[in-house]
Amino acid sequence: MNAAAPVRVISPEPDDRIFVTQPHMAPLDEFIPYLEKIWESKVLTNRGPFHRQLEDALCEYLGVEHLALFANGTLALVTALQALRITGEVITTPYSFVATAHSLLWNGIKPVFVDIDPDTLNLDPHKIEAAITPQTTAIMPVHCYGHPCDVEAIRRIADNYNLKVIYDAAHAFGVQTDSGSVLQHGDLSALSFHATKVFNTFEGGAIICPDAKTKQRIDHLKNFGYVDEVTVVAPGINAKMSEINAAFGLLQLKHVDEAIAKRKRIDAMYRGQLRDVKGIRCLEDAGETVANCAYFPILVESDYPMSRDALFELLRSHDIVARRYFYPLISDFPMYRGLPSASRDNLPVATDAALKVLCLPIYPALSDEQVERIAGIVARGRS
Ligand code: T4K
Repeated sequence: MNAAAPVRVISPEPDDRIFVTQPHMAPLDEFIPYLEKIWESKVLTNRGPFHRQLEDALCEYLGVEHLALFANGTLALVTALQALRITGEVITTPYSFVATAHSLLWNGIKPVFVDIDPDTLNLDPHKIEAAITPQTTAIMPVHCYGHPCDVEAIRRIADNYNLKVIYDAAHAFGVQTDSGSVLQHGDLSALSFHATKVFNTFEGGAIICPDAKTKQRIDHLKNFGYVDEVTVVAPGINAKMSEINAAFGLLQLKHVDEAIAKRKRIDAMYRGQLRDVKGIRCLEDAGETVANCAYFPILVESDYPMSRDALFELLRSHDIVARRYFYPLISDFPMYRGLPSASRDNLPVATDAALKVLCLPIYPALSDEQVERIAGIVARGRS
């Protein structure tokens, strides 16, 4: 290959479709000084200065004491389970992105699926106890779409049965309940900073840790298990966030309030326009929740003029790419299907939700006209 040949930059094809989300990105010129610092220092990774600064800045923003950054949310979940030495069986929800249960399989843990609550679409605490066996060591609930789980009920069950609780908080960046950040609950919470999330670092994630000792163990685990140059304490993995992602995160944090405010405006517009539409149900948060409006899921009920899938296709015909998060259920994928808890009889609410939910586009750059157009199509229920 000719080393001097100029690199040909291929521009992406123009695409006018409206997708379920689009990353909110700080202005490029504001990022240049961060890049210059990296080029000067030559520190690219391994807990460099931007990594440390972002951990501190996120603790302050999220109102938590300790946080360990990760390369992505999936590795954060995998490592959270290792940090607490979870084994045996873990109770979890089938109604989530597949990474939730995959993190269990990566640790040789058996997922036990429990049905969800029809109002919140989160793990139903009333159904957890019946699924506990002598092998159960933990519960892994998901704050689905950023709506808080019933954290008090889950804590009571965990205390009674001496179980750990690891929240998959991939959607819950910045969410608050009347007792403060939802991320403070459970033994650990794992966040995702993927491009599709409210706060993104291109790829990224974090674990919220209750104390400095746990954070230290997690820091070792995400760095191959190294404690110092000659000591390895566990078969850790490489799950570190790079300096470029951390620097971008620091900049993104300056703009995240404005991004969430725009999301809230879109959320309110959808709710206003869809309130009286027969057969469309919007999910509601409990009164005291400070939401992040990460997603806008609607449930297409049987008294709507068409099925969820027909509405999905109708929107697509208008170049609006809504998403059926979370269809199929995790429990319907081949690596989970054979588990006794994966049977649809065990999961009637989740099975029903997976057939009814459609996530409408929501992201800061969506204009009022676009929101009105999308809501208008949903409200009409025909082309
Ligand atoms: N736990 C839960 C509950 C999760 O939802 C997730 C991830 C995880 C754990 C794991 O966290 P990470 O390891 O990912 O940090 C997306 C995301 O890839 C995934 O992160 C997310 N959940 C899941 C709910 O959604 P896809 O396959 O739907 O993404 P994709 O590529 O179709 O993107 C959706 C739309 O977003 C595109 O149509 C256009 C837009 N987009 C996407 C990307 C990647 C952009 O505009 N720019 C982009 O760079 O999974």
